[in-house]
Amino acid sequence: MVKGALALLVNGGTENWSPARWKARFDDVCGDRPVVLLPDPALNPADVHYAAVWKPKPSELAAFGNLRVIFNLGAGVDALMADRSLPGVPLVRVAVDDLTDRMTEYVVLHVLMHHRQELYLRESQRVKRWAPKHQWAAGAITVGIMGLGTLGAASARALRALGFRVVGWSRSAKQVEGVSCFDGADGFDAFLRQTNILVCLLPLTPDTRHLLDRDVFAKLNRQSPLGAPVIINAGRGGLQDEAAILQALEDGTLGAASLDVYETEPLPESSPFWSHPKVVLTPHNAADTDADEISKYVAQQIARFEAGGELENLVDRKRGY
Ligand code: NDP
Ligand code: OXD
Repeated sequence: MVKGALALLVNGGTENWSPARWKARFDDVCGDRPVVLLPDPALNPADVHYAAVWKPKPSELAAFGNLRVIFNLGAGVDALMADRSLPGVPLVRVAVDDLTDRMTEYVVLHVLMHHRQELYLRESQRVKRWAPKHQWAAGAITVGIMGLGTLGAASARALRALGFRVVGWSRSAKQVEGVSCFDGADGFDAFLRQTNILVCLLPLTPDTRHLLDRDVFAKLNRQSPLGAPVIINAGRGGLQDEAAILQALEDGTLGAASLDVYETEPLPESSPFWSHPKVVLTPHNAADTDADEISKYVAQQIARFEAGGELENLVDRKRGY
């Protein structure tokens, strides 16, 4: 019997999202299951049982009437949640150690960069200035992590291990060893008032859109050796009010920002972020999803599902993440 096909739809547009590479990896792990790279005019949509997708365009999955599971090839599902015609089958997202470890690297790198005054030191090197400033210890800085899920909790633990004070904020109450946890609207201001470096690892949902605004920046704690607080956003660009970030950097409300994600991606050449002296910019690659790891993860989930087992890391469509 021919197995139901897996349709692969990859719209990333960067080297990591090369459709040919993803197709080769899925061919390796899917055995005798047909893997079809979309668009494919020869494909009968009724033959497709599984879809593995990254940023499909709205309605691109609507034609597959026999779909059983949709696998999102990343952690964030905001692009799929925006598709009103998305088939109502289980939706699985990525939550694997490989991705989590990559995000932890990014967060630790950028927290250390600001804590260790790297912007000042790189500029000193450029102008041949021998003028070190006092360097304080990690324990003098409180890092506040918005989102204590798979990625946020791992970053919190890594920062604790380096000696930072860490506070966290989530929708529901959480416990992470060594981390002071706040939750919900009631806990938000108390969380912000302790935070010197704000790390955003939230999903983009109707509740979180443009949460990083002027009001939030003004509530951050200014009593650390850093002086002005710093923000680091690796969640989604839609979480941030970009005009408010620029204004806050301009008037000193914020001392610096590390940004990996933007309202419009790729970031337009005209964006002031590109050349801003207080912005450390990366092109949405804080944590790449690895084709080897994720094709295996999807193939294992399909095998378990077909044997009558549970799917892991299901998205709650009501919450939007
Ligand atoms: P999880 O779903 O595991 O965690 C999300 C966290 O956010 C949870 O703690 C959740 O609270 C919290 N949260 C959600 N909504 C709210 C809200 N309204 N108020 C307060 N807290 C809220 O997601 P991951 O940790 O796996 O990933 C987080 C995001 O990181 C992804 O959605 C994606 O956008 C982004 N990402 C970015 C990458 C990059 O390269 N830049 C790579 C991978 C992911 P609760 O625990 O109560 O549910
Ligand atoms: C993701 C991402 O959500 O890479 O996994 O942004």
